[in-house]
Amino acid sequence: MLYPILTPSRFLSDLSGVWNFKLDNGKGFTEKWYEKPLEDAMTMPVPASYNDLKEGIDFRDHYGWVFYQRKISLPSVIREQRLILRCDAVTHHAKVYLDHELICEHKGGFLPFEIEITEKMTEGEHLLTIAVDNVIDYTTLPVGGKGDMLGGMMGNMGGTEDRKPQNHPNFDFFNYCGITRPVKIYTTPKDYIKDISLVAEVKGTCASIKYNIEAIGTGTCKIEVYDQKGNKVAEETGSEGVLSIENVVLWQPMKPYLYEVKVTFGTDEYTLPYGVRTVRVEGTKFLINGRPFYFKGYGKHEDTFPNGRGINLPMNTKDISLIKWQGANSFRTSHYPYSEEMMRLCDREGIVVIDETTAVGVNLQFGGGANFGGEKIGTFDPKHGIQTQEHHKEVIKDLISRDKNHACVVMWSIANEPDSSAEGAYEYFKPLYDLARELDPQKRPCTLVSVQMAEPEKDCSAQLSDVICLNRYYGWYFGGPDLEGPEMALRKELDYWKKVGKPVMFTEYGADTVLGMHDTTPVMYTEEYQVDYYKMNNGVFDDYNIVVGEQVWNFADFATSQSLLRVQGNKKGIFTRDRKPKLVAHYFRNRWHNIPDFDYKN
Ligand code: GCB
Repeated sequence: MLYPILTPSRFLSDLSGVWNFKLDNGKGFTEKWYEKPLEDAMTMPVPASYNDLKEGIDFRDHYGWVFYQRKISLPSVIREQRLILRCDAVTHHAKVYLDHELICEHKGGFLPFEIEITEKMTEGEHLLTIAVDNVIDYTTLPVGGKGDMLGGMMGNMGGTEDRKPQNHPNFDFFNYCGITRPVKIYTTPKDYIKDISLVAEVKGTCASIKYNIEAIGTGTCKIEVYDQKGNKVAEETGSEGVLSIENVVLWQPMKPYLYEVKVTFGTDEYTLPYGVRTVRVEGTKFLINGRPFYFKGYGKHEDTFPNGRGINLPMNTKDISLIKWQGANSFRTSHYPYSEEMMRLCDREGIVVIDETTAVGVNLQFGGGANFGGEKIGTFDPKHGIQTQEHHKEVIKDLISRDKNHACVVMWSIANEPDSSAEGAYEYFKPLYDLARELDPQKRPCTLVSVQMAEPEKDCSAQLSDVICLNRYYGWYFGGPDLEGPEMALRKELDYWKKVGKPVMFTEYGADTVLGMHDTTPVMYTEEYQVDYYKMNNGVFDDYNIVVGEQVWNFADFATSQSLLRVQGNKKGIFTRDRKPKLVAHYFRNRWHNIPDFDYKN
């Protein structure tokens, strides 16, 4: 899937702005709110999560549908082309109406979808309504539980039966929703370029790039590659083939170089920024451009105030500046695909990305297996367990379709902390890994991010993943505030993984820390404890050659559902939610500037 851009043959209109908005009171569909202007509508910016933009718990925690609406019209000269309405992300379900007609339904809140509206955009004004539902359950990704993930105690003590319906996220971030990324209309000629796939191989100073152009209609494809000075360095015709670039400049972590790949087909023209680099796993090494890479970075969130999960371009730029300030080089898009704007920025800035699906909460063991009224239901129990496998396949397909050409993406994360050692886990995940490997033209490594509760010996990640990714909280959830016992346990676990013979990286480790809380005795939640916690863990990682990376949890403090363990959100950030450094930020700044991106442990 191509990112919409303005080209000499394509027009682009961004529908961002203040739309009309209304919470559904249960009558939105029966009264057909989409057929006429919303009555008593409030104002709402698009894109943004709506939750923090108006006051009151009922608004913030609204359960179910909301309606967004605006008028659209297009000049006749534009209407001569193919017209596409594109929603970059609507969280979690969308029903799109043009005037009285339902023109699209979409499930999944973090990937784009498109609708051709050429025939429908007749002269004059049209009413565009997007109804958005935020309900999560055992069929959605992320997964909604039957009780709170961290609130098992509350559920067990009763008192929840009389509550009105509400979401129970089976994950630890606030269930922000709404139209969180831009809605756009773009045009193409009637004969058009639908998709482009590029795969580079590098030998010495020469790169060959296999290309495949999917074009609709009649015409001849031409593909040209330009370097940053605007010189043409390769050219071919035909819808598939191989381009050769002599004296290639590689895209390197922190030293990015992007070529411009210009494709023409009939009158259509599209230009793709493209970085030439290779990725592969060899033994216990993760190789980028043939050299052992060490991941230094974070699990992140798209989470800012008051945007919620709504796109925040200035904060994306600020975050990358902070990543560089710290000497880091990478992050994981925990726990859902990030905006296309962020992925394009990472290509330009040389940030290495592990690209994760929306599969978080595929695990019914959180809260001690207290889901489903306290019964212990197996996560993959065919009848009562989660029912997400088919949707999970769709998400993998759409994610790879969207992100396959990004140089910054070096690995796919199929899921975060699923119940990967449970009965049925292998059967659930094997087809998903197979699918990702089949669909990705670049054949990047695949992984899943393993929860500490998973028994290493039974964890299907050992068989399926190219890199063992571990979320481990030795010295926090497991053993804190003691650090000596947890250190021994961590070493013991790494001794086990050594035998598996694959690279290992830590995709999460961390300790909640309240900015400004200090003590001479480093007690939990103080900034001193966070530093000691990381020093212990990092000291162990440094002793193991199999460890190819450390990504802390989390880049910044972030919003979560309310619970006894969360003080106005999760406080494991290295930075606060408004990006002020905690003590540990300076510790990591020093550590990471002394760890090279390549050949750290050779
Ligand atoms: C995890 C999850 C992450 C949580 C984190 C925590 O393992 O992957 O979503 O926020 O733990 O802080 O508990």
